[in-house]
Amino acid sequence: MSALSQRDRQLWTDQGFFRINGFVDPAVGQEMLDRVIELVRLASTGDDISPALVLPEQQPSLAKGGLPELDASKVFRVADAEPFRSFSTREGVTAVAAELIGGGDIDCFLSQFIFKNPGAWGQPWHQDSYYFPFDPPRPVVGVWLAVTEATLENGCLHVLPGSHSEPIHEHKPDRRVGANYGYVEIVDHDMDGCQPVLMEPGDLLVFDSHLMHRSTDNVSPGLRAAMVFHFAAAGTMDRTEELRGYTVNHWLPVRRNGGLPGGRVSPQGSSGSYVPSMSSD
Ligand SMILES: O=C(O)CCC(=O)C(=O)O
Repeated sequence: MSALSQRDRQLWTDQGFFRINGFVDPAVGQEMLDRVIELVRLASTGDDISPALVLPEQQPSLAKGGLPELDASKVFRVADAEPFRSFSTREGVTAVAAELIGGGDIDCFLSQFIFKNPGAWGQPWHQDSYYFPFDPPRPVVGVWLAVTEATLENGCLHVLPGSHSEPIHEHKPDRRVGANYGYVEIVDHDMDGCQPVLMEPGDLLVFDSHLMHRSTDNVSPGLRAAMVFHFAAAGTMDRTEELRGYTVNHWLPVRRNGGLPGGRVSPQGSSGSYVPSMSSD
């Protein structure tokens, strides 16, 4: 049986993304937030949290309190720690990603928890594959789990439907003074027709790595947070370090022979709440 509904398959082909509302209980994201706050606090007192890596936010947080997490932008390489490992290996995630990648074994090569504290920058229009000099270059599938709600005020994602069929465009450095590390921007494409992706905690966006997307600044008084994983075929050659001199990627097997690596049984709750409907509405 297909892991994807006909509707989601069609949306993937036509638009380069689809969403699964209520994919997990919001408590799953809350557990991720709690864990990542622990990591950020440990790192702030000099503890070694490797392979995890905290990237600072360049815009001063408008939230008061001086807590270390208010200065964080992203926390990379968390996928081999719980509760992130259980999420990235759950059947409901890997079966969908594997099918979109074309079947076979897949790895999770990038995991990032994204804080967007009050006042934080949004990430300009980009295509994720700009960051992924891989052989083969695609397919690469991203999943964006809403940990908090994502609204127009707190900096939800915006996507340009159909732009996944574009090649990778030139990306210029983010022109804003004091932009976040690694932020780049597509400036040679018309983004008319873009759509905001408003989400509730526990909703999941599944998107193609060529899809043009951005997020906007958080002008609300509350945190907007998300957990993002990217998947590619096992055996993909990653030339990021060779070409860029650094990498935040960390390749981990998440699906082998149609199941968990090592023949382990799926973690509890691993089927997720996503039951693909075969309807085409
Ligand atoms: O969540 C965000 O603010 C941006 C995330 C994003 O653009 C990405 O994961 O590629």
